[in-house]
This record gives sequence, C-alpha cells and structure tokens, in this order.
Amino acid sequence: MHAKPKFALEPDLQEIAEWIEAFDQVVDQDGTAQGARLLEALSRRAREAGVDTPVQFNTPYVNTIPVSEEVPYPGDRAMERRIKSLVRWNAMAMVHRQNKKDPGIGGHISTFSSLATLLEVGFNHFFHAKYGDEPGDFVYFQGHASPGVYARAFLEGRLTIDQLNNYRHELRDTPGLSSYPHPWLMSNFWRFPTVSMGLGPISAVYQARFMRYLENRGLIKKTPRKVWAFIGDGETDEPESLGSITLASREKLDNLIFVVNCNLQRLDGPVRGNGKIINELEAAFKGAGWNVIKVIWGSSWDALLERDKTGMLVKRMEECVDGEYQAFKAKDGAFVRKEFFGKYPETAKLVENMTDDEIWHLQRGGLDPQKVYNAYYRAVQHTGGPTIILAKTIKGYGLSSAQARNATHQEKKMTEEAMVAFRKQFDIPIPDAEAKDALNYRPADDSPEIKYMQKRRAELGGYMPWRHVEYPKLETPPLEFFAESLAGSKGRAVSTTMGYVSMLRTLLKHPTIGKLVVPIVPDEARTFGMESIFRQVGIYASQGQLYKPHDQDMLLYYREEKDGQILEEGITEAGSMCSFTAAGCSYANYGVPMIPFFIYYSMFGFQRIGDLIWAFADARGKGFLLGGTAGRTTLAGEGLQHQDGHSLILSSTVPTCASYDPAYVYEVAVIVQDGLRRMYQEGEDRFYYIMLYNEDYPMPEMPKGVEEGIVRGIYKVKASEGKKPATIHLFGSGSILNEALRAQTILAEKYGVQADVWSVTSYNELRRDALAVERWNWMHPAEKPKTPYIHKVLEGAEGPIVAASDFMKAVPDQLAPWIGPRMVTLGTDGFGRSDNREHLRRHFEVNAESIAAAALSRLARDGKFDVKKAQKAFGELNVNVDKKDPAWA
Ligand SMILES: Cc1ncc(C[n+]2csc(CCOP(=O)(O)OP(=O)(O)O)c2C)c(N)n1
Ligand SMILES: [Mg+2]
Repeated sequence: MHAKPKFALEPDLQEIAEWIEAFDQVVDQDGTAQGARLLEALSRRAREAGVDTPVQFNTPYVNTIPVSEEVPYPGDRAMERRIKSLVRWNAMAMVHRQNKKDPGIGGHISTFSSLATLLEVGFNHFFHAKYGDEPGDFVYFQGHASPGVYARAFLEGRLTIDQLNNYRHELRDTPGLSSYPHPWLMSNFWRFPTVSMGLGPISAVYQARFMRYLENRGLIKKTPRKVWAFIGDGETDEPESLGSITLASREKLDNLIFVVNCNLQRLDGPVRGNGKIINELEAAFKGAGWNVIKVIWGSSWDALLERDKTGMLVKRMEECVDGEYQAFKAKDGAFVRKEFFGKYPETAKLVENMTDDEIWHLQRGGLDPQKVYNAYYRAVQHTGGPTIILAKTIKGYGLSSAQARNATHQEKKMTEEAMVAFRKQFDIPIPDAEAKDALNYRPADDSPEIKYMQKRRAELGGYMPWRHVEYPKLETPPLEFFAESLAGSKGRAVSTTMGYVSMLRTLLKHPTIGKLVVPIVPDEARTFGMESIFRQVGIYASQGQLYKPHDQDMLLYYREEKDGQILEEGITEAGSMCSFTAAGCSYANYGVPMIPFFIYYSMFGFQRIGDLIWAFADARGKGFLLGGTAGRTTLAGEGLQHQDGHSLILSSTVPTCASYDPAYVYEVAVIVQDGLRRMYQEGEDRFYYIMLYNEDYPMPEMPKGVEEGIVRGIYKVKASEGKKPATIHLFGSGSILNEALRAQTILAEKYGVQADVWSVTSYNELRRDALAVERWNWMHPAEKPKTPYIHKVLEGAEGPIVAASDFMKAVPDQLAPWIGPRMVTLGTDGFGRSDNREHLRRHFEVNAESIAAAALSRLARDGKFDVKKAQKAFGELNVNVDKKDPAWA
C-alpha cells in the first residue's frame, strides 16, 4: 500500500482529501511513473484553463528515497561502526592533545564529527582509488574536516603516530601534518586544496567537466570515475559554491556528486536559523537541473513516519526551522518530546511509548549509514546529470556539551570527563586514564577492524586521498620552433598579443605536444584576435554544434566540436581559472600533462580570482596565465575599472608564479619556450604570468645572446650611440619600452645626454634572484659574497637609472634594495582614465617626455647637468610640474 498523505489537511477540505485518495489509488495500482504522468497532465490542463500553478521546487521535508526503495546495506554495520568510532576518537584525540600541548594551535573537531558517516560510507563502499589501470575517483574533502581524514590514514597505517603527534607542527624534526588539505605541503597525500570556502565546489564542477573534455578528445579512457565534493552547508553561501552549477547540468555531468554536510551550523551560528538550508538548496539545485537527494531522517524515524497516519508528523517536520532543529540536538530527549512532538496531540501520541532516551537517539539521515549508502548508491547510478545529496547531520556530534552548540566550531579541547564520556559513547577499548590523556589508539594490524578496513580499500583500488605523480616528461620544442616569432615583424606594426596568438597557433600544430595545449578564454577571444584558433582547433562543445552558425560560410566561423580544443568559458574568470586548474594539474591527476594557456583581461585576474590562483599554486599547477590588455596606459579608452597597473604586484606574491612583462614578441617566445621546458620537461612545479599588450608597433628580430637576460629579467636593448659610455640608463618594460627608446632619442638629440635602454622583462624574477643571493650572503659572513644578477648585468654601467613601467612604481621598486639610490621610478599609480595612450601616458608621467625630463632632473641633482637647463626642459617637453599627482587624481 502506498504511504498515506504526509501533510495534514484542513478539516473542511474534504474535496481535496478525495482527490488525494483517487491519486493514491492510481499510484498504488499503476505505479509512480503513472502518478507523475497524471500530475503533469493535470498541471498542463490547469495552465490551459488559466489556473496559475506555482512552480514548486521543494518536496516534503522527508527523505527523497522511500524506505520501500532502499537496498540493504552491503557491509558489516557493526564492524563499520567500530571503525568509524576509532576514526572519530583518533581525530578528536589528536586535535585535543595538540591544543593542550600547544594552546592556540587550533584545529577542528566538530566538523568531522558531523561528517564521519558521510565519509566512512564513501571510504568503505564508494571511493575508488583506481579503475583498472586508470586513476580513480576524485574527492574534494571539506577542508577543516582533515583531522578525520588523517585519523583514518593513521588506522590504515599510512601515517605514523609521530606525524599525528606533530599535527599542525609541520616544522619539527619529524614533519607533521598540515592543518588543511595542501598538496604543496603534503604532496603525496592531498590533491585538492579546499579550505578556502567555495573553491572546492566550483573546482569540482570544472574538474568533472575537464574529465569529459579529456575523454571526448580521446586523451583518457572513459571510466565510471566520479568527482565527489564534500561541502559545508555554510560554505554554500560563498558565491563560488553555487555560481557554476548550471554548467554541471548543461554539460550533463553525471560524473559529479556534491554532498552537502547539512549540520545546520557554520562558525558563528546557524546557517539558516529562520529557515531551512536543505529546502533552500533543494530548490536552487533542482531549478538548476540537478538530481537532488535529501537524506534528512535516519532509519529510526521510519516506523514513526509509517505510523503517522494523520500527516501531522510531516507537518511538524515542515514547520520547524533550522534554529529549532539545532536546539533539539543541543538539548535532550525530554526537550525534543516536549518541543517537537508535544506541539500536537497526534505527534505526542506517536512517541508516547518511547523513552526520552529513545527519542534522543532518533538519528539524523546523514549519520545513518543505511540512508547514506542508499543516497550514494543512487547518485553513482544516476545518469544524464549531476547529483547533490543534502545530508542532515549534527555539528559536534558526540562531543557532549559541545554538540550542536553555537560555539562548537571553535571547540578544540574537551574536559577530561568529556573525553571519558566520548570513549564510552563510541566504545573505544582504552582505559579511562588513557582517554583522559587523549592517547591515539590503533588496534593491531591483524585485528578484525584493521583487516576489514584494509580489505575494503584494497577492493576499491587503494587508499584515499593519495596523490601520486607519474606522467610522461615532454620533449619540449627548442626555441627555433618559434622562428616566426623570433624573426620580427619586418616593419609591420603588431602587438605582443597578436604575436602570442600566432605562437599559440604554431604550438597547436606541434606534432607531439600540440594536442596537449588547452587554450582557455572567458569570452574575449575576439578581443585578443583568437578567432583564427576557433577554426583551427574548434571550440569544445560536449554536444557538438546543434545549430548551423550564421557565420558558417565565413572562414573564421564560430566552430563548435565535440572534440574541440578551446575552452571558451563564457564570462567567468572564476570558471576559467578552475578549468585552468583542472588542466594545469592534469599531469598529476590524470597522468596527462596538459598545457593550459588562459588569456583574459589582466584587470580581472589576480584581483578578482586571486584566491583561486593561490589554490592553483598550492595544487602545484603548471601553465600560462596571459594578462591581456595589460597596462594602465596601454589599454586606451576603457578607464578606471579596466586599466590594470597592479596585477604584477599581486602576481609577485604567489611563490610559484613567474611574472613577466615583455615588450617584444621574441621575448614572449623565449619566456614561453623556457617555461615549457622547465615545467614539462624538467618537471618544475611553477607557472607563468605574462603581460600581453594591445599596442601595435614593429617587432624587432631577436638580437643574439639575449635569451638568458630575457628569462632572468633584464638585458640591454639599445646602447647609446655616443662615443663615451652612457651617463644614464633607461629601464622600460612592456609597451613602455618604446617610450624609453623615444626618450633616449630626445635626450641625445635635444640635450646631448647619452642613455642606454634596457628591457626589464621581470622585476620580480630579478628581485627573487637578489633575495636568494642576499640570504646566502648573510648566512655565510666569512665567505666571499655572491653577486645578484642585477648587479652583474649593470657592472660598468655608471650613472642613474630611470625605470618606467605601465604598472605601479612598486613594480620597479622591487629592486630598490640593490639599485635604489640610483633609481628614479615612473609608474602608473592611481586610478585609470578614459582617454587615448598619448594623454594617459602624459597624465601618468610615463611618456617619453616625462622619462627624459626625469632623467635630466636627476642628472641635475647629481651635478651632471645644468639645473637651469633641466628646469627649462620641463616646459620644452610639455611636462607640467603643477599638475595634480596622478597617484591621487
Ligand atoms: C573563504 C573562507 N572564509 C572564511 C573561512 C573561515 N571558516 C572556516 S570554517 C567556517 C565555517 C564553516 O561552516 P560550514 O561550511 O557550514 O562547515 P561545517 O564546519 O559546519 O561543516 C568558516 C567561516 C574560510 N575557511 N574560508
Ligand atoms: Mg555547517
């Protein structure tokens, strides 16, 4: 018999009761599918008749999977409970002990305590470490639940007690465990940095999508591999968490499973005290086309729900808000009887034969392995789209006085009594004295628990998480491969962006590595002149091209292909960055060294998605970020929000990021070639950020012997033409190098001052070199000091330096400790303006005239040039000394 209506009717609505009864009969006799058809037909009819049928994305506040459709649990429940208890104990004991030893060192216990069942069911039955000889599932763990993941690895024998003793003590003789999932710090263990809320979910979406990309392009085998993302319910407030969920359904990513740990709390308090987070997420994800599975009530509720003939129990479940649900689990059984069941006589009656203790132990779905197993079982079988499991849990579960309390997130230590109570509750077979000392406990290797765990993992292909890096090192092309880029433009005015695009086209044709290149662009391909690549390699579209593009008869039409190579992401720098991450870590995750090139408006990179870039570095990602339309005065017309003069400062903060500001196409070629070699041939974990400008000018042919200087950060581009050595040096970077060259001519022709011009391709690399040398020097006071590259290069080059950049003065100033007293810095501090390059450069004082004036002024101060002449020069060069400082304008 089909379950009776679960919502209470108003007494006078007899008509509705009759309709429901008739509907129930259809379902009972002809099945649920027929029921659905009937409803659909009715609602269609209602719309025809002008009845406004509200769109309803919420189902009743009960489990999605009815008891009648559950499959039995395949594992040994009692054994798995013992194992889970051991994991709980070890996680909690580790954090507790460490905080007693080192107060304030931190760590979390309440998150994992809510997540334990959700993870254990996965570890025992779902998370494949391998599929045959292919890599297995990917799991994005809730970052601050890491103590539980460590505790399990300890029981599996993968982590030692010394490592546990050094949890959050990474800098000791025996290196310990990092606070959170950081592949940079534990490169054999963690794959995905997740602890910055929101980055895990959005990265998981794009990971699942990239998996399909690799499959559709024939680069990896198709497997039933899944991407699991464990997410906090509070975490879903981050825009990144939900920001890309329609991509997942649009792309039919049935390899993607979100599991939201709905413990109803975040750090300070309830996630939705006055509402229900599960319902909110159900509606959002259902609306976005996901398969939604709610796991709200544990099996102990089944009988009550079955007996709820009036529907009043479900009504009560519906009307309670999360703040109340939280309170129920922070109090006790008597409280739940009174406040929850006691509201209506019908519900009170349901529990009249239960003790308070039995009521207290009515379990939540996310803590019941049977319910969790069934949800996972359905999720992995679901086809045609992504699944989200909304699992209701209890924050701080089992932590006696801290359970479900607002302060539980901050709980790091427990009282000795609480430790003993915890030991009892979870049947940890250790004496109370050891429990008070929070000693870790691992049964012998041949104990049933450890043997069971090992067997389950062996059957699922090995341990998780595990990061094992094995990929073919690439034979990267020599510099001559980019001969066209080195040859110069033969007088034709082109931009470095155009030069880059033609390099990319060349690289895409490379016989072995061409197919590994992943061009990524967030809807700006035309801005960067990349249409030609649309045609060359196609735009990736998992369904192919279902329409005839209007521009099909044009050469460079918008060509979408199932095995297209370009990831044209639409307007999402965050999403594009996640694709960049999936591709840039593909060498480690799939054993396929993909080479991503992600080009975007430089303004919308580091400052907008800097945290994703930081996580990319943590994940040891490789690849090329191309900051297009770079430079505060080179991107003309676009004004304050577009003109970037500071991303090079932000990029300098990322340790594995090599930042470059090249002026010429051959410089770009040298940097890219060297980057390919270092990352993919030598296997270095680093990545590149290269500025690309849209100003057209003739590109010279590469002079001999400049490669090292380009890569290390500086080389002389044009020596002065005078007989004597230059008295001043002009540093230029990117498009501003042209201004430095023009200043060189002005100085020589108008003022008889000889200057050398240098292209500074990377102040940041020069600084890093100098810092490393300085460090060595202070550590070795008795030895001959080493010389930073910048000093070596400038040997014999006397006189002041004027350094001009289209970025903030802080960029050249990175060299101040080494050449500061010699240096006058010109840069683009301040807000941008809409105007053309000539006016912008005059405004920001980085035009040739300003460079020349600054040079003369400095020489005058040094007594090397007549002060009066210098003053006069300002007028002649149209440099207004009375205008407002652009830094504040
Ligand atoms: C971007 C970001 N902001 C803030 C934090 C600090 N933080 C760590 S855990 C946490 C609360 C998490 O709540 P929830 O997602 O519900 O996870 P739970 O611990 O309840 O499972 C916060 C705010 C963070 N890690 N990342
Ligand atoms: Mg939470």
